[in-house]
Amino acid sequence: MTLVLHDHPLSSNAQKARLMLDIVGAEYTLREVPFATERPDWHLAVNPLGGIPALSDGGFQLAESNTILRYLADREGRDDLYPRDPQARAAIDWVLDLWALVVRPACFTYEAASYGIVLGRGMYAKEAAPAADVQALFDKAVPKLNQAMQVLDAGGPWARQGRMTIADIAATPVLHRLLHAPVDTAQTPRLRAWAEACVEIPEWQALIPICGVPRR
Ligand SMILES: N[C@@H](CCC(=O)N[C@@H](CS)C(=O)NCC(=O)O)C(=O)O
Repeated sequence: MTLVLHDHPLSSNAQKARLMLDIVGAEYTLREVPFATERPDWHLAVNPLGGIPALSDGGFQLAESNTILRYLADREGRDDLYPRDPQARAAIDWVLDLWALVVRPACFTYEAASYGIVLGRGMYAKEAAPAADVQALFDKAVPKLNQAMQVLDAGGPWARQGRMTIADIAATPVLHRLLHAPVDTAQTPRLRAWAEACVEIPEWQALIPICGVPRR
């Protein structure tokens, strides 16, 4: 059964779903959801909130990018990406929740300034802010980012398990944006080491041409 991903190439949440599909080698087709207009009925029928991405698997439909990553790992039997052992799995879930609830919101201020993001309209919907303003917003986020990074494993770049998991896949598109933003990542060494490993994932390297970064 071919999967259908409701996608927009500049949506970081869609990018992580697409990265996951490529890593597990699933067959899928893309259906592009327009960013700037009201979301079409065919998309709202899957995700009433309108957020991108959403996934159809035959008659089964779901949204929320982290949910999609968990589902695909289980569907494809990829215990290496999302372990079955309760404690190993919970450690990955911790990073996924930390990412969605703490790190991503902390990154969003400088990211929106750097890439002209307007909620509901996406990247490049407004002019990028001057580099000094982006750096000032990053400076404010640094303490929270460094606190959050203490949850990741020490001694290696990956979030947990000493190897790539869905915790890393979830973070990759925004970590790529971080590395191309005009900010001093020396202030967040663990975050930078994580980002540098994630962007080297071969399937991500293949997606870079569509991800909209860099463009400043
Ligand atoms: N929590 C959702 C967020 C989905 C979301 O907000 N996606 C963005 C694109 S990255 C979007 O559609 N933004 C515009 C909107 O919600 O109108 C997820 O992780 O899938």
